[in-house]
Amino acid sequence: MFYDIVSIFPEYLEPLKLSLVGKALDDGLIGLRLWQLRDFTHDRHRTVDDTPYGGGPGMVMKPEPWGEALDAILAAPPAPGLTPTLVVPTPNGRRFTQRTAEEWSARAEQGWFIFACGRYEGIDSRVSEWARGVMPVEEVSIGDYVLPGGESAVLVMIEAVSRLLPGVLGNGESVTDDSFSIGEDGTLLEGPVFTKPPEWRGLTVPEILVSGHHGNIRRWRREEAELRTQRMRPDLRP
Ligand code: JFT
Repeated sequence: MFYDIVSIFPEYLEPLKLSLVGKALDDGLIGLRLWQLRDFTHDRHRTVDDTPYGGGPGMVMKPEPWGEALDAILAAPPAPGLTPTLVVPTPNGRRFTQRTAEEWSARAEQGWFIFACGRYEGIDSRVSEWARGVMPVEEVSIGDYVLPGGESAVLVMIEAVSRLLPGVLGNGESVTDDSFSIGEDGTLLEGPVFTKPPEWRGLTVPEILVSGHHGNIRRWRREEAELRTQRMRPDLRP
């Protein structure tokens, strides 16, 4: 899997070099390039924004630096024979869900994603329009809240996709049991989890988990997951 990320704050994406995704980078399971959008400007002030046509508050990202950045990335494919998908985080996009993460991760070796992180009031709409003539474009939102730009959304999406790639989670870590992955319809929260010590500040671990009866434990976890889902996320139930 290969990720190119364009942003005026590429340092914002540096944490991807830590932890699980960082290890996958070190292991060569994924590739990552961070691009500074301002490197594709030509004026002294490296301007990336301008006032909106039609008036209104704030600024809009100019299309030219985006066009040049995308041209440069397309001219430098990470491997021969790949077509990238351009992912544009936007509050107006289709919702990015676990299903989306699964679909994107299924591309694994052949996967190449370019993430366009904008700021201000957004990117001039002609950038997506132009890109649609050249590659698949996915306009997505990670949820119904307002962020100041696309960077944190891209961190979320890359972490969600990368952990599903073959070889990224080590032995002992499983993706099959996670929240939003258990239950016939794929939507059930995880039950509570415990580790040692068996008693902590007067609180004990449920006896059944200590019992070693794996059939009972499986049934108990399932029931706890059902209860928690009903209590916390009734919207997930049919
Ligand atoms: C917000 C965003 C996502 C996602 C991209 C760009 C500019 C600021 C903004 C805020 C409200 C209205 C622009 C972005 C998001 C989310 C993504 C941008 N802004 N217009 N906000 N919330 N879930 N993905 Cl570019």
